[in-house]
Amino acid sequence: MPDPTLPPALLHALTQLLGPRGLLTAAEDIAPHLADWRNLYRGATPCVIRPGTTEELAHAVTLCAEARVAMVPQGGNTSMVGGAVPDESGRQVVVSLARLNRIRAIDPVDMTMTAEAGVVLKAAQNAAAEAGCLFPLSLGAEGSATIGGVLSTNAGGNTTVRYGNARELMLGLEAVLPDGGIWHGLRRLRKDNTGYALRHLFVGAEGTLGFITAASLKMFPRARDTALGFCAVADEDAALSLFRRFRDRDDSAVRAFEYMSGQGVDFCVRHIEGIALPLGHRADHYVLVDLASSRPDAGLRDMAEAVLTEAMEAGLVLDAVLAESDAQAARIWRIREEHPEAQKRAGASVKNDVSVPVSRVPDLIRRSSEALRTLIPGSRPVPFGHIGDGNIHMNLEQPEGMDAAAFLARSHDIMDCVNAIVRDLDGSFSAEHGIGRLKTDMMESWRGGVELGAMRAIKDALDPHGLMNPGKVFP
Ligand code: FAD
Ligand code: 2HG
Ligand code: ZN
Repeated sequence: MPDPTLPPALLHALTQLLGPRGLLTAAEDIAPHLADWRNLYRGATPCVIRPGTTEELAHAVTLCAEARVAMVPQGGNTSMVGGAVPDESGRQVVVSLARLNRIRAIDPVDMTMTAEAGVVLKAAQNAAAEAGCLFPLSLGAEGSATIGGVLSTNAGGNTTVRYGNARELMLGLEAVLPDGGIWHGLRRLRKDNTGYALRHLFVGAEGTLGFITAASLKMFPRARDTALGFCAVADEDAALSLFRRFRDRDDSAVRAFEYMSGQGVDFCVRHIEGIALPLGHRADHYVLVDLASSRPDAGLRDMAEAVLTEAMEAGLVLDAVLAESDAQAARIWRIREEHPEAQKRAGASVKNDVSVPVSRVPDLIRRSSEALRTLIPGSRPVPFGHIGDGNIHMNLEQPEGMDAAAFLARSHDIMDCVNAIVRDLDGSFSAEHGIGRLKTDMMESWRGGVELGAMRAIKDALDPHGLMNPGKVFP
């Protein structure tokens, strides 16, 4: 491993600018910023820059840019694709946005919130709730993931089916460009057609075009009536049919519709304390349906009961429970949200964050599961996720007793196996987690030619020296 050092003049200037809170150089302070959540990568860096204001960040970026030092933006470091950690060269500086964590404004008339990049998603949800509103983005990592991170990855999560991805929730941005210039684009207008929508370039750019420092976000009316069901369904087609039945009954009420396999739920019950199956019998397929309305008299529980009864009569649903309290609803959501952690504890696994047109989800799950079992006999497919928007985590757990390293050595075969089916079904190899470092080698074959050429032109125009998050997104 190379010795990570900064040019002395730059180190001196950063120390003067940022002080001890804003510049970490001790090995024990830096260490948590070097490995990703999945432990796929472990990088090196001479320091972690932690600016307290946008102006401080802009100044630090100017200094790094002048010294041609590469920068890696980091929010909550929950990336599933190694997007927020430096490489092993020791020459990339980590820039943590964690101290930019103020909610600058909240307006329940405009239904907007202006939040800095380091605001944790859960804190943004809470701030909206305190104002009597809803910020709907919701995902398992919401206790650590930040506004800057969810926008930079265009995160999806559980409520995409109703509210869209992070992109759809963003009205304006403030950003620091790779040369240190500040772009003040924090508009909060519902209509603003004034040339290229620059703000959308930064969403999903994974820190390759600059730093998001703050965002104006959409809020929505809070839910006044809710219902939550956990159902065992006959098979993958039944899961999709049930989704259609709920959507046909009241499209606007479906806040989340999530699929889980028997294998995934078994892992949660076995490996996560406090999780129990809320139904009498195990099944091979489950769905979670979450309904919400801003109308207090929406009658969602009655509606859910009616749809589930009809679906049982049709043989789609085998068994179901509706939550009787908020506490029970939270326990049911936990079964779904603990899937990543349960899979981690169950052994080595390979993730396939893929999407297909919603109608093809059953095909995707069936064909991929079969192909993966053939590829690695004894391996355990764990498909789960956002069936309502066509995004399934088509993950694979190692066979029991197999050496973890030997299984992980097959990662590329596993991803290729699923991706071939995804391509055949007109889907995408990367639905919501992004490209990061993990999937750069897939970009050429999926997005090569005109599309990747245009992306490179944009990157070169904004970041001509290639200083922003090198080694990510681009092959
Ligand atoms: P980081 O991991 O720190 O960074 C992510 C990327 O954005 C990196 O490329 C980084 O360089 C860049 N970045 C971060 N902040 C900025 C900034 N201010 N300006 C410019 N670039 C920046 N994702 C989903 O879409 N849906 C899910 O349901 C979901 N569930 C998850 C569950 C778990 C348990 C975990 C660990 C992760 C999950 N993720 C999910 C993945 C992850 O993408 C999200 O958690 C989130 O979008 C990342 O936010 P973060 O602040 O941790 O960003
Ligand atoms: C989720 O939906 C996340 O829980 C993580 O996107 C998915 O662990 C995964 O593969
Ligand atoms: Zn997901």
